[in-house]
Amino acid sequence: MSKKPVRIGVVGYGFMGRTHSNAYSQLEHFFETEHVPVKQVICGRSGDKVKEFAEKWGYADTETDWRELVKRDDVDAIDICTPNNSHYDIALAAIENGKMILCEKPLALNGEQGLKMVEAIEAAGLPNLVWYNYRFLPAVTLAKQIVDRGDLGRIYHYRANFLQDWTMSEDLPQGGAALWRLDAASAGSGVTGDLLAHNIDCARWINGDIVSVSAMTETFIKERVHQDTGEVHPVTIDDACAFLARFENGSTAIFESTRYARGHKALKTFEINGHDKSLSWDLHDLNRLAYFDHDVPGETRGWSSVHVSDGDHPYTGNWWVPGLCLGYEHSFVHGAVEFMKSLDDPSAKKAFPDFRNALGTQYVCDAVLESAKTGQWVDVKRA
Ligand code: SOE
Repeated sequence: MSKKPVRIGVVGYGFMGRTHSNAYSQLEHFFETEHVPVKQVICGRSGDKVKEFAEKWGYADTETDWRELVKRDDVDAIDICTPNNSHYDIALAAIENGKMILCEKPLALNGEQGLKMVEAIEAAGLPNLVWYNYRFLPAVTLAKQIVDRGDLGRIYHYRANFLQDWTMSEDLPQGGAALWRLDAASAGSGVTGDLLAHNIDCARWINGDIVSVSAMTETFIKERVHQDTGEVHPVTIDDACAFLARFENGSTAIFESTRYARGHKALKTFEINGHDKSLSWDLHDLNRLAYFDHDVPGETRGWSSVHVSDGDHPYTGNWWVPGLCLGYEHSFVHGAVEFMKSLDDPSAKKAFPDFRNALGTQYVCDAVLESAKTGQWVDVKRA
């Protein structure tokens, strides 16, 4: 197969810069796609750090200003790995310069910004993806395939959690490097946009659109020192959020996320209850999908735990041998594979969230935050 290089310029060398760089490094070793990512330019504000990163991960060149990066002729796609409040500006400049975009989640600070991004990229006809990575884990993709086949029968319930405990210390500052997720000006919101957005993406992918929500949020620590000013500022992110939802297919849902669940580092779960079968999954045991089949005779009926690592499970045949485990990082490799596959065949159905699909998730987040403010049920806008 003759290969078509996609020269990528990545903005941001933090946590997400590493997960995406790893995905671009691994893809060709394990998957056959005509389009292949090339680690062309890494961009970040610190010249020293960006050089160090380029050497470590094998980028051909560096930039310290994304405004210069988006203009480069040797870059085909921009990968946005920076805090949420920069997605909009970088994306619009990249679109103006005719670049494809892979953007970290959430798409934007809110639906208003997100809609402008969708309109601009669709008008320009440029391929685009938003990195909601968890849907690409084999067990999550398998759940989607099982639901799509209609095996569960009528779906009644969807419930999902994303629980962490890393912001519980009162001494933790907000804002600045590493802690921008605690500053609403940079992040847009707290757990709603950061964690629940992942759950909403998986839920909408597997179980269809969410039509209305009723939410509550809480900010437990009301003031924190801001790293940029050294002064104490009010905390305006949601530390915890719980919401009820109705799906278009008539099923009901409950979602919960918090950064104050002592003992939980990243407990992301979902459970789906259908008339005939139920499914349940948990990020801490990400290779397993729990499956309950009511058609099994009562004597032996019970929850089974499928190790999603066989050759015919989603993605797994491309890796090691049956029974061996995959991890968090593979979700990003699979996301990159899906993007490359869609460049190979633009008419194929996309398995990844594009800007418009991610706008739908953004609208659910907006409705959740509005409902938490007003105390009312809120209808979700359609993307
Ligand atoms: C926050 O701690 C965080 O890193 C999120 O920003 C990621 O999106 C999530 O996947 C893991 O948790």
